[in-house]
Amino acid sequence: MSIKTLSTTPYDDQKPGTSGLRKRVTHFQQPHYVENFIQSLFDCLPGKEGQTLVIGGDGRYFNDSVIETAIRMAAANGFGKVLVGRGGILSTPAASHIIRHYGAFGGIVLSASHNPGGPDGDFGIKYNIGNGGPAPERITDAVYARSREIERYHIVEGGTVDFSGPGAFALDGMAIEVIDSIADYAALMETLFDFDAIRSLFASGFTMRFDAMHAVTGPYAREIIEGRLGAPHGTVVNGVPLPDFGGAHPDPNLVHAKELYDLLMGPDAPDFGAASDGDGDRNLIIGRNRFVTPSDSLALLAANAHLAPGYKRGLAGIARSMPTSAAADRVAEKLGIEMHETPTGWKYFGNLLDAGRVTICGEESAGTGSDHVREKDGLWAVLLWLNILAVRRQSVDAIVREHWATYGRNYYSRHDYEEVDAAAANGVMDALRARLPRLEVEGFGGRAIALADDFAYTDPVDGSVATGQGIRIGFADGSRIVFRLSGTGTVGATLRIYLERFEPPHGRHDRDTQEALADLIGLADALSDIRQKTGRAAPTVIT
Ligand code: VG1
Ligand code: CO
Repeated sequence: MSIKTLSTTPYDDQKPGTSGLRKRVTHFQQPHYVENFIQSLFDCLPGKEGQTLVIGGDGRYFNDSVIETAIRMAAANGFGKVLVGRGGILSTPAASHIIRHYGAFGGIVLSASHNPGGPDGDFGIKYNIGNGGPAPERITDAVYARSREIERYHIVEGGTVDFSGPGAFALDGMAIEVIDSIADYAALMETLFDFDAIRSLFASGFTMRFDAMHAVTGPYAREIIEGRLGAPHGTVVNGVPLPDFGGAHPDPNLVHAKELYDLLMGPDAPDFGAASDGDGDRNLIIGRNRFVTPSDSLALLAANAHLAPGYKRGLAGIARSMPTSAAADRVAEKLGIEMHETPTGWKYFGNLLDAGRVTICGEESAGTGSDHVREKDGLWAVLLWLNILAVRRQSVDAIVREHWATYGRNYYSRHDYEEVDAAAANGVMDALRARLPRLEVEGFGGRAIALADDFAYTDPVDGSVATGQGIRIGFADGSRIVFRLSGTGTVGATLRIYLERFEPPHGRHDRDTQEALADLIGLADALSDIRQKTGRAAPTVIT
């Protein structure tokens, strides 16, 4: 066993996106591709010597191989200890908790989240800092810069690295501890929620289906929902994590979780349906006959959080990503607490959470979370919903309707054009950007425009600035269209169009969403000329 320093040549495409470096598995399998990125990261982490690093992933194909490489490189780069998930598995929120709980220096989280897995699927590597959250841009920028000049990497060769079962080992002087994160995570959830109340909800005959989508949340959900909360066996379906997610797309939305949706809309619907994504940080919430949009879910959770013991003292503030609907803003206003609008991606919430300025955060892409960790947390959202249902003893539908009657309804939808030609997608954005100055003055389609800009954010805690975060066009009546390019795709470009229209408390809340947004959809088409420019007649995914 010895530390080797091997020479390498740089790749020019290792720029982390919204949530780490994401590429096809085959792309990561190029010679030294993984090693280059990990060494570039380690080269940008002063003070790591002797420290603890957490390593784990969502269990997708290639997870094991990269974990072994990361452990061997951590040992060669001077880390004192590695905590690795049993079988290499850690959900993203559990990894965040483990980093915080054990006071680790940081963590490497291997995931491509909701993207498909398998040899032809996607893979991803993300670094989280000591607060448990995704590395801020100043670190990911430095890693990218380093990756473009890297000439060597350090790795321990020889010896065995086995993380299939629990235990403690050493590799060239570095300690390796294989941990089971489920108990730690479940214990954290017990500090936040009234498990007794939820147990009696299930005991009273309340029915639920949780679809783990053959992804990482299965074992956590089984332990907590069926084990500790007493839901009947079979409540959690697709609960065994598979390297290719059973060939499916582990994205909990109305397209990929259609079976769950159909069940909840059908004659044999349980009271409550939920799902989570590949790495366990997203959630889908559907009541019997009632789909809850993620933006509404954020607002509802914020308005009702005080019903759960962990939040009974109230919220310090709420933060949402810019494209997320303003439903939560109305709750913050009523509660008289801070509201923050940040760029897309959980890394922008970290400073606000660390500073104690916000308690709950959310994104329209099915992510909600709180200050208990520094990632969004799928199961946490489901448990908070269960806690609220256990206290209020009303249906999801009744709770949602009551919310709209109090705050109004933000009709909301996202239209994605996936895997379009990158040049065409950039063309759409460039043309829109060029029109911005005129739009505010002239209006569009006979409508007055109150705001037209390319979103820029100044972090109120450390003053860091993020620009070019999406084009937003706000109409005088409060409606809004946002155009943005995805930063998580692996092929071509994905263009996202976010549409929102506000209906006041006493307005009509029972309209079909696409119908209620039809005017705006037409305006978005006309403004962007998207069909012409991309050759696409319709979006690939509507959520
Ligand atoms: C998407 C979502 C964003 C989310 C990100 C990571 O990013 O829109 O809200 O934070 O995925 O989620 P983009 O750049 O493709 O729009 V996950 O569950 O992949 O870690
Ligand atoms: Co995810």
